[in-house]
Amino acid sequence: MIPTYQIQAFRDNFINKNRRNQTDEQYRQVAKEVIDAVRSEGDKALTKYVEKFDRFVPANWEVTKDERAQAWQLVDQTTIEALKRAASNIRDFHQKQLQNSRFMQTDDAIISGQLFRPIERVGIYVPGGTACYPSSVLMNAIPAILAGVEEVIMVTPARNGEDIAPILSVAADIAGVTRIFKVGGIQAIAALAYGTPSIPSVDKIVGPGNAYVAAAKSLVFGDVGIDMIAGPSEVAIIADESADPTFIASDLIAQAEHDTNVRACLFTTSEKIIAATKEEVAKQLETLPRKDIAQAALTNQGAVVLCDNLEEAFDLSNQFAPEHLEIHLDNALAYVGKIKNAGSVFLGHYTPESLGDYYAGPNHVLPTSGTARFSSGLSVDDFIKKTTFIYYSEQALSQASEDVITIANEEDLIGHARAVEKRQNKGGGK
Ligand code: HSO
Ligand code: ZN
Repeated sequence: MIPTYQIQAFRDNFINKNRRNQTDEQYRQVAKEVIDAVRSEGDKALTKYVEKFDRFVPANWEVTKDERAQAWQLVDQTTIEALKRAASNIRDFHQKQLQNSRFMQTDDAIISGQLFRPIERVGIYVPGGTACYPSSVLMNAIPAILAGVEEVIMVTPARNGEDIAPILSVAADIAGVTRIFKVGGIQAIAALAYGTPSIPSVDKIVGPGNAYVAAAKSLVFGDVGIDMIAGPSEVAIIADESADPTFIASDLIAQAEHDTNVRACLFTTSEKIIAATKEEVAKQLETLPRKDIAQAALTNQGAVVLCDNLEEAFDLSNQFAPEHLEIHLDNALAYVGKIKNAGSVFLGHYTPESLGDYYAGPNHVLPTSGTARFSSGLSVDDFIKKTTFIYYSEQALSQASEDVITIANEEDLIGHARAVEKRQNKGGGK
């Protein structure tokens, strides 16, 4: 049921098309109304919209210390231990991304550099519906905390009237989230962007969400930072005859079960692999609880492409620039040099994407829709600002003055030239 495409047809349908998830006008309109109301009426509007969209009003917006402690009783020990080990791997991987501020001294009279400073307050949006992922809490919060963000504020809609999913609260504790608020949707994004008496404003909002949340994020961008507006999730697999069709099929399905928009693609040099993979997909889907979602994704957005050789497969993949790229080849490590555009890469027959989604260490918040051509997955850098600085002594300024004055005159900015001239021949020598 996954369609086969000729190379050019694949390019036309999957690459040359506008792949980005445009935030739909209809969602933007609703988002604008809610954001304006939260900005002008604060908690009153928050209550109104939570009542309207989530059909309840929490007694308290913030998850209390007691509630956070109770959540640990509601999650089984094996899950807690697995999450802790995942968190530790994610922490170790992101720890190495930390960098010291840079100081460069040209001579003793000129010093320049970059001060690396954490963003002070960050908001993490965590969906509460079918995509209720503790792994995303870890992936978003851990790099922020490692970067030195003082307050990491999580928002997530309450379920069953009053409580948030206990496992999200536990993951938040494991990651080190400072405060959790029971609010989701557009109103949560608005509250984080502009603050209400109950919910503090932040400097940047990260985390996935539905179309309304995406529209809200795009509207508040500029007043606060955002991570990205993620498009449909993608996996591409490059395989030759050494691959196991069972593994290929299970990995295509693993991504496809996320939602019906997922693009799951196979680029292979082997007709045998194509036939066997299609058969395996059909077989594995039979027993998949989320069969309907995965099947819809694979039928409407899946693709299999027969390539003349691996060179062609890598070229196609680089043009596609997938969010996830799996290399099902013997000696997969030898092909790393061929990868130009991809969010995250999974090398070899025994490295499924699921391992990276949850556990290995690299982030699972990745560029989609071909944006891997120019951007990267979430990292510690997303929570750091780099402030440049310079220091010149009087003498160093005097040596530079002629050049600066020349350029200032050229731009007809005499005030700029004067700012240098006024300092000349002062004789202080500092
Ligand atoms: N594959 C998702 C991440 C995720 N998988 C979360 C399971 N939980 C990103 O495309
Ligand atoms: Zn996944």
